[in-house]
Amino acid sequence: MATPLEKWVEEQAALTKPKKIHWCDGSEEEARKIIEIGIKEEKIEGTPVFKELNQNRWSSSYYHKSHPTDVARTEHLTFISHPDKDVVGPNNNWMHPDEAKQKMKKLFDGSMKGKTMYVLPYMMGHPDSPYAKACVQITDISYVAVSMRIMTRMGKKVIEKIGNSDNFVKGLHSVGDFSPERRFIIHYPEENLVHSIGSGYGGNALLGKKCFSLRIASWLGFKEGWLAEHMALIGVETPDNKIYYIAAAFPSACGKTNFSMLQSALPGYKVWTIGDDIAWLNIGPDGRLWALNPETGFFGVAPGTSMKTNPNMMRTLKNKNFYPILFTNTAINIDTNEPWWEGLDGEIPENLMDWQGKKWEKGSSAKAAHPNSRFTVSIYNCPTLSKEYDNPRGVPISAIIFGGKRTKLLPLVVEAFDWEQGVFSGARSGSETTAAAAHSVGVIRRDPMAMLPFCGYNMGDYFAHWLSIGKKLKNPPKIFTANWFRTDENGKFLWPGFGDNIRVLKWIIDRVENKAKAKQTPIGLIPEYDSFDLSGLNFTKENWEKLFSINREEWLQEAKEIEKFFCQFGDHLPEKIKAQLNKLINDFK
Ligand code: OXD
Ligand code: MN
Repeated sequence: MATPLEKWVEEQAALTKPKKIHWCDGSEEEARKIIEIGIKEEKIEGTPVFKELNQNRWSSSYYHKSHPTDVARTEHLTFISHPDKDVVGPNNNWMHPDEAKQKMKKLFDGSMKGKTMYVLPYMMGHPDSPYAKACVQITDISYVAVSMRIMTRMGKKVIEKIGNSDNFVKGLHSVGDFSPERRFIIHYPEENLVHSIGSGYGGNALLGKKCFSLRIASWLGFKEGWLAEHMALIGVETPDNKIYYIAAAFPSACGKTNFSMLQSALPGYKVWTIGDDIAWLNIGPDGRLWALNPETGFFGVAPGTSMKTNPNMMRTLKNKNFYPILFTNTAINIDTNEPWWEGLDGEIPENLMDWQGKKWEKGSSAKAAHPNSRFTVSIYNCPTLSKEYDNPRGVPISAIIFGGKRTKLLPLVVEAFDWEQGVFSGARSGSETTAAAAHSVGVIRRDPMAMLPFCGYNMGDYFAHWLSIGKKLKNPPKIFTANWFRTDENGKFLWPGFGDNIRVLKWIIDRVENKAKAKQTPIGLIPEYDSFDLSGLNFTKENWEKLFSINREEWLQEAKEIEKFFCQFGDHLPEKIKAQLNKLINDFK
């Protein structure tokens, strides 16, 4: 008798009609063979899926050029499909499951003709963890099969674990014809199911990542009493060798990857990496908040990564530990066959091929690497990997940080008065859009807890869920907001950032230990000048004042914007969050 898993795979094969089916065992040997297929057989618009890079300088590294229309997550084509639109909320695109299933059936029908169907059994979280989830993704492209080996714990053991049960997360993915008109990413939270067609891009196609570990998992967390969050996870070791674990939510492209492997500018402090993108937070048996990173790799933005901004990532990319390492849509140095991107150390090479495969004219204003070009690399390559990374229990959290890019308004760091106000400060968070969206530079996009594109249900209910978690915690972590991006009147960043962000972490730990002084303001507690370590930095008191100034007019304006944003959640918005907003307004009046 076929198991539920075998039956499900058979049904998907009957629909998509592949030439053959390959059940992946997750081994290195298999990954080498699949890459070979990507080099020799599979093509996207005539270009092989993989190209080998200079193995002497970039060991185990391969290049992938995606379809030119398929270079980023496509939020407008991403849907949550639940019978009740109200459950999904105004923060998501909604489609009724009947309509979605019908639509997807047509699109998947025969979509794998002439291709290999790869069946990928994988775990999100350590297999021994009570919080881990068994999943199976089907795909029809070698790039996704190999990427999933890097990003998840993939292998035969998962099939044993699933056994005869139907309790596994299902993901059906096909690149289809790559047409943006036929590109959809649809989540069915009630069925633990994701359908994705028309894209091979990471966030759309590696279904264990945003689709499962955030959108579906946030819904599971809502029902089961835990949180799936868009957070980096680090351990900060102090000079007396204590380690404090901190979870930090920053929106996409705000530097979570750099933060997760920060090289400390303060002697005696060290940051240990656990994750750069996703954290699952559970209430442990001791009543504390425990966190784990369900992924096993980094899918990071390449441009801007260098020995200066993130030396530990550069070391990770040169490490031979785990096969393979992928570079997607970067430029290539034609003379040396090495990947290249804007911001990489050294001179700009003479001869570059741009991300579209054309010769790049030196000095051209166009970027050689796509601004969202990526590397995919195993976390086991990371020299700062925490010893606790593989601990099935996860790590106990002492502090949570909500961040964003705000050139005005928000001080470098603010501590919330309590959990409730902390949840409000996460809920009101926003971030400035980047230069990539040409006409909207500096526009604030509200992005509560950095989860706007990833919360799989009504965000009003999500805020209530955060509040209820706090109630259940015996010793809730302190909550902070951080902003590395505040500028002065000339548009110059006030704070050096990068390795100096350890100073903020030090203050946070000192607050956790009740060692540092703080000053009360309407938005929370800010550091006293003499309680914050600025040693070795040429940082004037005048700059400090600017970095921590709180402007009443700006905050009253901000409160109006927050209110407008909150309004859309109607009666799903918790009274306590409304009360926090009213308190903020009153305290500024
Ligand atoms: C990511 C994102 O790729 O947030 O991590 O977009
Ligand atoms: Mn992310």
